[in-house]
Order: sequence, then C-alpha cells, then structure tokens
Amino acid sequence: SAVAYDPGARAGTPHLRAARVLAGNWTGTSTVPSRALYPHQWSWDSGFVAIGLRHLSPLRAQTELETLLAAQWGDGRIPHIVFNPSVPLDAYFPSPDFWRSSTAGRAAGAPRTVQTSGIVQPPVHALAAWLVHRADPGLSRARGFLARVYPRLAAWHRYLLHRRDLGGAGLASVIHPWEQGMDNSPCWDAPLARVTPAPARTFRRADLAHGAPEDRPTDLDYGRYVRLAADYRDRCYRDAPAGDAGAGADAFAVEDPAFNALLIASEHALARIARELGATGTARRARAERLTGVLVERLWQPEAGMFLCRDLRGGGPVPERGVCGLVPLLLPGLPRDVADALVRTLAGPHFGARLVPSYDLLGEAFDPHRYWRGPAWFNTGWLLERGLRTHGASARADALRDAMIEAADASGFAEYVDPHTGEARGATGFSWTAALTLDLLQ
Ligand code: 9YW
Repeated sequence: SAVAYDPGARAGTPHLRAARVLAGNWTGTSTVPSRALYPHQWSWDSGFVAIGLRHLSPLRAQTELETLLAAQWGDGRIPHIVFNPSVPLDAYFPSPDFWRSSTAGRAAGAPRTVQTSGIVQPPVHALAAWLVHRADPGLSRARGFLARVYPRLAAWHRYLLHRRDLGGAGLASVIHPWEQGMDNSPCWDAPLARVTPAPARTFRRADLAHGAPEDRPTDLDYGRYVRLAADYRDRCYRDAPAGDAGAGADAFAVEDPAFNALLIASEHALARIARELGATGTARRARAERLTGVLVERLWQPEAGMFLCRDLRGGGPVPERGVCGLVPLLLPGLPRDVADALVRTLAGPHFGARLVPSYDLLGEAFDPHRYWRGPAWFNTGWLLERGLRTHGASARADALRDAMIEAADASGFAEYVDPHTGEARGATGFSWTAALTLDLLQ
C-alpha cells in the first residue's frame, strides 16, 4: 500500500536522530567526539565522523579532514588531539600546557599556531578521504580535495612506516595505549605494568567529572598514561631508532594488529587516490600487499584463531584476546584460511555476543561496562561489518549491521554499550556512533 509523506514519522527515524547528534557536535570546522567529555578534535574520531558526515554534507566531511590535516607536524605525524583554544584548560586532561607542542614539539615540526598533543592515533584517514571523495567526486574535484590531502596523507604514512618501525620488521609500533585508541584494553596490562606511574597528586583527571568511575580507566592506569606521555614530551617527541630498547627508547612499544590493519587499508586507499590523481598507484598497492604478509607473519596466532599484539619490550605475543586482533578482517588480501578463522572466532565463545565485545567474553579481565575491557564499540563493529562483507560473510554482516543500528539508536548513540544487552555506557550523543550508524543505514 502507498505510504503518504509524513514529516512527523520522518522525525522519528534513526537517520534523523543520528544527523542531529552530528549537527550538535559540529563546531564550524570539525566535530567534537562528545560535547561534555571530549571538547576538542580527536584524530581517528574525525576519520570515522567524516565517513558518516559524507552522507549529510560532503563539504563538511572534507572540511573535517582538512582541519585535522592542517595541524599535522613537519615530521608527518598527525596529532591525536587538536585543541580548541576557546575551551577552558581544565575541561580536558591532559591539556595543551601538559603537551607543550609548540615548544617541546618544535624539533619535530609541531605547528606554531595551533596546540596539539604529541602522540598519534590509528591511521584511518586515507580510507576516510577516499570514501569522502567517492560520496561526491564532482565537488571533490572542484575543490581539489584529493590533490590537497594526498601529500599530507603520504607524509603521515611515511612517518608511521619509517619513524615508527621500532621492531624493524616493517610494521608501525604504538608507544602509548592512547595511540592505539583502545586506552585500557587488557592487552596493555602486561606492557604497562613495567611503567612507573606518575604520582596521583601531579595531575588532575577531567574525565571523572563527566563519566561514572566504574566505566572509566582506574587512577593507577592514568598515572602510567601520564608517565609515558610526559617522558615522550621530555624527549621532545623524538622516536627511537628501530631496534633500540635502551635508555632513550620508549618503555612501552607494541605492534598492534588493528593499528597496522588500518594503516594497510589506508595504504590501499592511497593507491586509489594516487590513481584518481593520474599516477598508477602500483607501488602503494604492492606495499599494502607486502605489509599484509608481514602482519600475518608477525602477529597471526593460529591456535588463538586471531591476531595478537606483540610486546617489543617484553618480547613476544601478548596472550590477551582484544577486538584489535579481529580488525585485520578488514583487509582484502588476507589469506583465505586466516579470514575463515577470524569469521569463526567472531561467532565463537570468545566474541560471540549480540554486539562484538572489545575484549574476550571468557577473559579474566572481562568487564561488560568498563571502557575497552568488554563493552561493544561502534567503530570496531563498523570495521568488522566491513570485513565480514569483504570476505563474503554477508548474512553475518547483515546481522551485525542490524544489531548495531538498533543498539546505537536505542542507546542515544552511546560511546559504548554492554555487548549482551546493548545498555548505554559512557557518554551519549557520541559522534562516531552517530556517524557510523548513518553509514550503515545507507
Ligand atoms: C581519553 C575520543 C577518544 C577516542 C579513544 C577513546 C577515548 C580519550 O576517547 O580516549 O581521554 O581517554 O578511548 O579511542 O579517540 O573519542
């Protein structure tokens, strides 16, 4: 039967509610992850936000990425936070006076006019730029979008593949849990245990003013995060040469499967961007394929049926199953047996909940409410949905997509949710939850 146009019913759609979240979190040049909890621009959040925003406004999606890239450092790094100068210093910790990018980051080429952090986040940006271009190629060409972002994205990948190849095998390492994006994952417990925490009286957390303490990292974790970041800053954000584990090197250095999978997926995207700009992209595609092989060689664990992190300082694989170990499913060039095993693991006892948990359901540290120690997050869910589709598991991809859309909308676009019940945790009105829901609705 014919359905009459009804603006009232339209107001009730998940699409409109998601769009409203993004409108509310838009500052004019970029999007804050959450008004209350995260009042600045975050690097990988902006990548995910742009992927959703392209369905509402390709121009705003391009602007989101351009604003982030304008804060890139001379050495190629894209900082994990770009600070909004009109937000009071005590609204978020660590604030610009902790990072001191324009002085401590001088040698590494930190920008003079904008304040940023000095660490990085997962490289989802080239993938986002390509998807944003595809949403409106005419506008993108008219604005020279890809031509302007390409050199910056290429420099970003160069930084990660050279300065961050601390293990010497070709993969990028993270030197702080915040760099990997899954802050308090149990994967970091062992590598972090070697770090002497900064005394609690030397810093003041801002997150507890907005979030329930039982949903957030502990004070002890925070002390260690602060120590690692302060040491890096005090070394003027210099990266140690590959293989150097000595006094000048980072206490924490981990090869993470999700970070590297995003780098490889983004390298594939850079190959497409290069082609669009008139080059062949062949060298980049070959590099992406070679790196996929290195990822499997270094981090694939057949007995676990998934990838595990490698702790460069403690030597060897970290025996914890984090969702990061499933994210390489995103890669088209994965060997068939590896992809099949990942699809099985996703449905098995360790990860088989309604929504994909951030950590092993059977793990000792599993907590369905605490941040990256169990709750389901929408960015990792989105990456896995894409991965399932890439490897032909479309019925599973559909089921995950439907469960995510339902949980995102019902939770008020929560930052993270209980993986069994979908109950909201952390902040609501969270940007990447809304953005990726929009993308899944297309
Ligand atoms: C923090 C902004 C960021 C995300 C991270 C997430 C959290 C920041 O929020 O970290 O202060 O702890 O873990 O992935 O980018 O949304």
